[in-house]
Amino acid sequence: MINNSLTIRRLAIISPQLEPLPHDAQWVPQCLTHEEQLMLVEEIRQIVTAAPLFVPKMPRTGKPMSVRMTNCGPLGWVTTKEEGYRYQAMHPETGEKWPDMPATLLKLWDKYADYPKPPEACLVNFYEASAKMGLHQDRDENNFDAPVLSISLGDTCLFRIGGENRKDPTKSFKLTSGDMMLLTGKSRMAFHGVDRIYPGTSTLLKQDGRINLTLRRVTA
Ligand code: MD3
Ligand code: FE
Repeated sequence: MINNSLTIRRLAIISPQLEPLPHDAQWVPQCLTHEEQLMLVEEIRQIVTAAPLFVPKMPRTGKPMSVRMTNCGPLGWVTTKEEGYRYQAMHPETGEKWPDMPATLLKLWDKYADYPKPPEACLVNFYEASAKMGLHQDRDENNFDAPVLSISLGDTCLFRIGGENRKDPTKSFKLTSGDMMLLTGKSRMAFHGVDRIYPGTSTLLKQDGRINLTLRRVTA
């Protein structure tokens, strides 16, 4: 169950982040209760059991990324040296279909995304204490009209978001466990990244680290 009945806009205004985010990206601090977060962690454990975390490799160079990943839903985002960034229905190492998306996530999308079709992919990112994610755009989807919905679990991170051009000024803030971000409209194409993890800032997980879930629509 999602606990609050206030609108996203109202919650963004009462948040510690008093200035608006670039392009009206919406941030809902503490969107999820502790119980909801625990339920999601348990669901993610089951997903990882069925679809083990893999180490994504940069296209062409094959350089490993520091974040480990898996997916649930009909499609998953993967990247390998040879084939680069893409969405596919199978795990890149086991060849199995991705696990179903838990109802908890489908309900969150229904409640917040304001989009008529369900999400097709949920990318699960695992950050160890030293992991980060460089500034990038999410542009491997064939649908930029649908929003991206992101949920943070575990340790706090320093998140950075800019504009539609790499050189645009960026704004940094901390995402904590239970926060939700909704990237709609212009913010959907904003450059963004994770500069650092603050280990020991949450007891939700059994070890240091952060999980980020991103729900996406891939096809029109
Ligand atoms: C802004 N994940 O998986 S989530 C990613 O915390 C990714 O793991 C980060 O960037 C993480 O691609 C950031 C917040 C987020 C997600 C998607 C966005 C911000 C976004 C898409 C467009 C703009
Ligand atoms: Fe991204």
